[in-house]
Amino acid sequence: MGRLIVVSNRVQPPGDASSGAVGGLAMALAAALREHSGVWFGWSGQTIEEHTGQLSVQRIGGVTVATIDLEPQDLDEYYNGYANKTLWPLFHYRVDLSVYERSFSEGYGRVNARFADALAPLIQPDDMVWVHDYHLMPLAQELRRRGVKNRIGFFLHIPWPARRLLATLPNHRDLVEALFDYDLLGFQTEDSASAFEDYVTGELDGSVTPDRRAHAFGRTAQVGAFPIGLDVETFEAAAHDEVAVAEYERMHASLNGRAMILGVDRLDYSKGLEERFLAYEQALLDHEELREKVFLLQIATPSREEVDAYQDIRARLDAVTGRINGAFATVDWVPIRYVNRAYRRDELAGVYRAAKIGLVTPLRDGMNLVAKEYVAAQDPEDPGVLVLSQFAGASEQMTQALIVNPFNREEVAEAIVRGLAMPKSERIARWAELMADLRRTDVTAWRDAFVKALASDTAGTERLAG
Ligand code: GDG
Repeated sequence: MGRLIVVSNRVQPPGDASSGAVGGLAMALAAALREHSGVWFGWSGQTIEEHTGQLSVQRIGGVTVATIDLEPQDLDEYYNGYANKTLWPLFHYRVDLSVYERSFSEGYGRVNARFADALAPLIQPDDMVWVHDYHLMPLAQELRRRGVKNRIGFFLHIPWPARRLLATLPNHRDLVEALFDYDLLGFQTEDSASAFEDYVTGELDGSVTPDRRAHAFGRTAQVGAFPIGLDVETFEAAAHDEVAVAEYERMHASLNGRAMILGVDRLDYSKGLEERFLAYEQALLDHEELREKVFLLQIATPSREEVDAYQDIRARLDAVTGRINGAFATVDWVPIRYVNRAYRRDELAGVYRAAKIGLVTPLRDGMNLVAKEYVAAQDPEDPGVLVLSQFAGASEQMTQALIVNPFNREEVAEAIVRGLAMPKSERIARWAELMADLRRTDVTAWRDAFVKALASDTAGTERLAG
């Protein structure tokens, strides 16, 4: 078998993955590439005034990293525009926030074509290409136009929206048609895979076979659900290193006998932070005995600050935490500690371990790796309780968490209260099952399942024959 070529918008060299990197995708891919003599291709993160197509190639940690720069206009239209103002909100069910401008989709097409121009010459006959995420949906189409016949797979890290929601996007058919140039289409969950199939049969007049081969536009793509896993071993090692232990001890000392409820998220409107704060407030209102006995630590790392909707959510969260803290705080107790900075990964592991409740309540989320990290960081003898949104992809697997509807304030409040009071034996039993499943479905299992499906896929063979 040839090499694996991974393509994603941003490239995070594997050597950097343990500390400051934010983003589940970066962590998962670093783990996947460590074992493969693969090539990782993407945007350098740099802009230059005029596009040259110049490829920069480096060898980092056994992986060849190849990047190109983009122009400022590309960044506005492709990244901040179509990817993060149009697709991200729509795919997270926020049609109200989804902005469509023709220049965005032009920029999106242009950057995908530029990626293909730089990438096509690197591809050797036996290589497999694995493209990641919503930034690069048309990439296979652009590569095919340049004569690339290799197997190409696509994995979507975010949810696939319901059919009628996607139909609100101008030119949605073109976007989906481009996906049929992939051999394999991977989604995080059954829910997303079947929403895609529903679009194919309901919106396109296509068909899907019982073994999940989708036919439309005269082409065939294999569909599958490949829930992304955690790099459990690396995360456990981080959770036991000196920094993690020191952070755990520091947190533990600062608890003052109080129980910590923890949220860790990129500061994004899909993560349901406002609803979470209001649910926590509800718990304080309904259960006065909790006051001064618990606190919520919310780590919300700033993200995509160039996009207005992110400035809006940040301002709303500042206001809600200010109001709740103003209403409930006493001289030596603040109900919400709200922190807007990034932590090191091992520091974070120490913080997870000190929390009685991991509160992971996104309104919509492809998977949510924080839920998995929280479980992996727990003390097996005295684990905390995971409260998890039914709208996080992780809820399909993590059924031993307390599963909640994040839109239902009372329900989330009651789950917090139940988690705080849960007997140790039940906490251990639930945790042990969650942890065994995390190990069984870790990032290596995810990578292997996807690569195996891509290698054995017969849709690609039909393409070569036809
Ligand atoms: C997308 C999908 C899917 C957060 N704060 C810090 C920090 N983080 C790390 C967490 C976790 C990652 O960022 C966040 O991953 P999520 O999975 O929760 O969410 P997205 O970034 O939205 O990722 C998501 C994922 O892709 C993978 O497929 O699960 O559904 O939206 O690893 O620990 N890391 C560090 N400092 C922080 O302050 N080092």
